[in-house]
Amino acid sequence: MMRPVQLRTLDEATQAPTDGFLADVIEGLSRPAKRLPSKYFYDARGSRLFEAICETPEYYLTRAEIEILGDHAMEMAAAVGPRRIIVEYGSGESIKTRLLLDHLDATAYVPVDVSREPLLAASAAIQTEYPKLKVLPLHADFTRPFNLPVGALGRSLVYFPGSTIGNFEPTEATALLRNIARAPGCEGALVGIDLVKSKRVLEAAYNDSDLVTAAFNLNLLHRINSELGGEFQPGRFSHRAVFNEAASRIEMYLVSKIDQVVGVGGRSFSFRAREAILTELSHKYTLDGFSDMSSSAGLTLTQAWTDDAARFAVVHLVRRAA
Ligand code: SAH
Ligand code: AVI
Repeated sequence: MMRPVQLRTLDEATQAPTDGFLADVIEGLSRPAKRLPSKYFYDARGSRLFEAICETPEYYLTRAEIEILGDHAMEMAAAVGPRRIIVEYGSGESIKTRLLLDHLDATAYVPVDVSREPLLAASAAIQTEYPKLKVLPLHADFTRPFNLPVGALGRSLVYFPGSTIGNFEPTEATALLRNIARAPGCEGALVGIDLVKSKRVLEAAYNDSDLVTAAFNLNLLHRINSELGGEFQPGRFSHRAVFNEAASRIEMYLVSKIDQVVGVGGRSFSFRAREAILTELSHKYTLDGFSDMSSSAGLTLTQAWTDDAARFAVVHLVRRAA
């Protein structure tokens, strides 16, 4: 019988991932075009809401990526090679990871996530199911420099599923890929990317009829209230997600329903009726476009796998020899 395992995260000693929360909120709400960083969606409730989004009929991304892994994980494992350390960026519940681990002969698994409790729970479950694997959870922001834990030294592969890379501006996404290309011991990455498709399908995926995405978006205001003593009344904001075709990305906003003033951290922020806070970008790629971006970061796209309907892709990026 499998027994549950207790794990502790290896926290980045210098800076907790949420250390800059108040400063980021003040900076973002002080801009003429207000915005908030999307990584703050993910407290324990935000992580649960994200998992609930994945179950909605409109949000095809997760099902499409699972289909790809179900059909091609063996080929991916062959491309990656044996005895690798798998470092997962934004691991969440590590659900897709299992499909890879079933085929990969990995020596260690380092899930990296800003959402601490879900990271711990997911890591403990993986450790129970894969008792021979060294599971070393890292509570960290993968956009900041971090060291791999002791015990994870050797040749590694970054696993970056979910199209989470799409939540970054192209310059930031390129910088992330460049960090991967330059990380000691890292040979490349398997990255999940959402592909360009019709505005109708994309907007439905981010405006599900059960309003789960709306709750996920509004959770940011609940979190500012509970962790930073903010005075938002979330009912006075509404969720909006639109596809910006020119920039090839979904833009998610919280829109003020009325003129209002909200206090956060001893500061006051004014909102006009219909004024929007940009809370998330979700870029949709072409394979050629993503290949070019990877190439400019020092990584070569060697293989791409898509689902039958070509909605989503998992790509293998290999570090270019210097
Ligand atoms: N990989 C999972 C979860 C994707 S949701 C899947 O494909 O279904 C995005 C995940 O990335 C969340 O768990 C969130 O907490 C994490 N995340 C977002 N920004 C992050 C950052 N800057 N550093 C570390 N983790 C981050
Ligand atoms: C985590 N990330 C890739 C999701 C996305 O599709 O951009 C987050 C999300 N936002 C709204 N729905 C899902």
